[in-house]
Amino acid sequence: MAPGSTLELVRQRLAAARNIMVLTGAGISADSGVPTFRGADGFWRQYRAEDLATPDAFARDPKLVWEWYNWRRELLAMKQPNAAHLGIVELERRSPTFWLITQNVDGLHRDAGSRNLSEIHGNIWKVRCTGCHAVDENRDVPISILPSCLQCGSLLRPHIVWFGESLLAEDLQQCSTVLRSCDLLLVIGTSGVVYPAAGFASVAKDAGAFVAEINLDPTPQSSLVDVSLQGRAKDLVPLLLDPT
Ligand code: BV8
Ligand code: ZN
Repeated sequence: MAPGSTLELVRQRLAAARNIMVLTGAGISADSGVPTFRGADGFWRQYRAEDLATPDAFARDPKLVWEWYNWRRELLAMKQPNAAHLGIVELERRSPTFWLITQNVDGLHRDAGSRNLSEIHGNIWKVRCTGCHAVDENRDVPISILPSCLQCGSLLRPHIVWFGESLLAEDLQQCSTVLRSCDLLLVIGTSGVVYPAAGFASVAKDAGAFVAEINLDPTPQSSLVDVSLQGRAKDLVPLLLDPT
């Protein structure tokens, strides 16, 4: 099928869908100038995930881990949502049962206006106390290293799900509910290698949803989705919304 017709097919399905769900990864923020994880300019280039985004790394060297997050916070502080984030807000406005699951911790979906969302890997602008477990928003740039809890004085950590840590139970429950009830899932800008999110497309597919993928490249999910649209999210998402 010519690219235009696959775009038309997804647009029609989107217009007819009752329960729309979107799953996003770092690729949707790439168009806002945020480095992806595994791409050429990925965050992981300078660092190795297992050295930093793990509880062991934080226990071993909390200063190094906070310096890495501080560097990312400084980078993200100047970034804005792009047309793809805004298109997803428009989808939420059009569909009362809409839900967004994002793997991104950059907060750009919230900044764009998304409210029906699960930030399943956490949010870089939130901190959690290692003592009393209080979770607070903290937008200090730079953040003091090492930050301590105002309530109990214990060390704060990023409120982010690290490798080897389980996702929050309520997020997993919400994902399971929406994946089983959606009739259309859009998977945007994820390499599909990190679990459990990497398994979400097949859960929706098994539940009978129409699944479309937007990515620059083929991914491990490309063989199971109904349509793969190759291109930049900031270009393709607005085209899917255009009623003409
Ligand atoms: C858990 C926070 C269990 C850190 C992150 C099964 C097999 C093997 C391993 C596992 C498994 N199950 C669990 C694991 C372990 C691990 C895992 O999956 N490892 C992988 C590497 C194999 N999973 C976990 O540890 C998870 N926990 O399963 O717990 C458990 C149960 C009980 C008790 C204990 C444990 C936790 C996973 C969360 C890890 N945290 N982030 C931080 O960010 O600081 S993951 C990290 O990767 C980011 O959150 C990111 O969102 C995520 C996924 O990456 P992507 O978003 O896909 O980004 P990526 O750069 O990879 O790809 C970008 C894509 O965009 C590319 O495809 C590119 O082509 C495309 N693109 C680029 N530009 C554009 C574009 N597309 C469109 N337009 C563009 N302009
Ligand atoms: Zn505390």
